[in-house]
Amino acid sequence: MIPALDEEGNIGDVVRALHAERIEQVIVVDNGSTDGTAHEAESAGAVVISEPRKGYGSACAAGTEAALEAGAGIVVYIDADQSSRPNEIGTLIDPIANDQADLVLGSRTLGAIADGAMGSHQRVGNIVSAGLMRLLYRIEVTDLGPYRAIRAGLIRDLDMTEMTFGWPTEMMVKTARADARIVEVPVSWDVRQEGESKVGGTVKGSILAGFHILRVTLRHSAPKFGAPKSGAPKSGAPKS
Ligand SMILES: Nc1nc2c(ncn2[C@@H]2O[C@H](COP(=O)(O)OP(=O)(O)O)[C@@H](O)[C@H]2O)c(=O)[nH]1
Ligand SMILES: [Mg+2]
Repeated sequence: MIPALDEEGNIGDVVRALHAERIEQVIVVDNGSTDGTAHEAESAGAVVISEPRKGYGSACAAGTEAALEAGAGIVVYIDADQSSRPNEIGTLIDPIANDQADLVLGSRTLGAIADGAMGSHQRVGNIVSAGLMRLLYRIEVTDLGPYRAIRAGLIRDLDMTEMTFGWPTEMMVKTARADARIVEVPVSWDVRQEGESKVGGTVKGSILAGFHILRVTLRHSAPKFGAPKSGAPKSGAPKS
């Protein structure tokens, strides 16, 4: 599923490239775009949902609900701007299909970041957030990237409530809280092909994203913070 806001010129290529992969359905959630995003996505063969409630999380929630209703076993999230590569989707799906993971995170830190694809504030933000997650949730993560796959049963159980840029963080910390298995795989990160960045490339978007990531990380941390269980399961460890 693809959250999209004004991604004309990008969305059609992403949808077509995904259709060449091992997937059943591409869902694009158009979040009030004023350009031809919805039409372009539909022409490329995507199921297009229009979500009037603003917010990255609102779009992700609406798309997830549609995917679950359509009977998805695994839901994969990918950005609309061609920064992530559709042909790498197999590396995200395989650990779940092989029952080695419940949430698979595409790590750009472990993969290859193209020149100019990520600002230094985003790199620093990622290091800080990942460090906090290691400290507060005992999960070994290196990135908070948007390209990820989750088992349908798990996302259903997570009871996601963050309708902001905090959605991806909420998914990670709630998965850790549920002691479900988190696996990271390397993914590439390319420069956005068309249009303008609304998040990491803008001051407002960066501040908002940083605020929500930090807020959500701290919000769910209380039970374990300061009182780590000895022998607490780490990411990837089976439920005890
Ligand atoms: N639904 C929705 N999608 C958004 C919003 N802001 C950004 N996006 C989408 O989220 C993804 C990441 O946004 P982008 O502008 O590329 O941010 P960047 O990668 O940090 O520069 C893209 O697919 C955007 O179309 C929003 O407010 N609502
Ligand atoms: Mg982007």
